[in-house]
Amino acid sequence: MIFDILTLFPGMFTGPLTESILKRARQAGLIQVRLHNIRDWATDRHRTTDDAPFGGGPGMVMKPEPLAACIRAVLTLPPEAATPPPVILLTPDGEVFTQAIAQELAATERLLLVCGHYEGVDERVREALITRELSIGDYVLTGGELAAMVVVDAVARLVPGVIDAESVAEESHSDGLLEYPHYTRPAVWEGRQVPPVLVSGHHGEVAKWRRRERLRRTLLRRPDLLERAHAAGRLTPDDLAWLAGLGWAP
Ligand code: 4G4
Repeated sequence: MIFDILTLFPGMFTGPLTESILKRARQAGLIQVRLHNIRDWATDRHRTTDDAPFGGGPGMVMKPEPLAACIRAVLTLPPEAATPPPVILLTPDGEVFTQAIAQELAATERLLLVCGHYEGVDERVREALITRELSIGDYVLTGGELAAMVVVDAVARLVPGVIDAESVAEESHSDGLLEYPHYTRPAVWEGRQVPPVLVSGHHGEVAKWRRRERLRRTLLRRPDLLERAHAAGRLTPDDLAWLAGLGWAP
């Protein structure tokens, strides 16, 4: 899978891309991350990429010409596909990025991620060239780079071979419930015991305990997710009986 990242600050990506799992995925050729400096498409002597807002007000706006030229140039790069790749702007007013969207994006061959800066991007570039707008959450960042990195990380780990397939299937959010608690050695740490069922060797009992702890944790921390899991028919009669015992009724 190819990630084309359009940014004024390509250096911001070096750390995350050269460590740990993303580094390995790149070395294995499972993902390719191509960085494109929007400033390379500015044509004036000062390589200007921003300008004052029409109508006045604070801050600066990303100029349309360099950004549009950069997007168009990147779209012409190989590999040419039957359907053009999504051109995604990271912005605080986008659709909130979720695990379901990460799964959807992981099914595409190539993504363009556009990182805005200053106060934002000229609206006409959005209309003309951006096909989707995503937000990683309800807060404002100085630029879209960290948001783009979050999208790269969440999508890349879903590409087959990047991480263990079983971990992906089991984890939080992939089926709409939070994760069960995890423990490793030592069996007693600072007086705190690991739940005995986990060291009992009864695989059926372990699975049942984990399911119940996921339900308990989701009820306590994210009741909104529990409502959604129920509405989607993902709760079994056993689940509902256990939740009833915890005081939850749909
Ligand atoms: C586009 C428009 C994303 C990009 C305005 C980007 C938060 C997110 C930016 C801006 C971002 C997010 C400077 C306000 C860059 N902030 N929540 N900032 N701003 O995903």
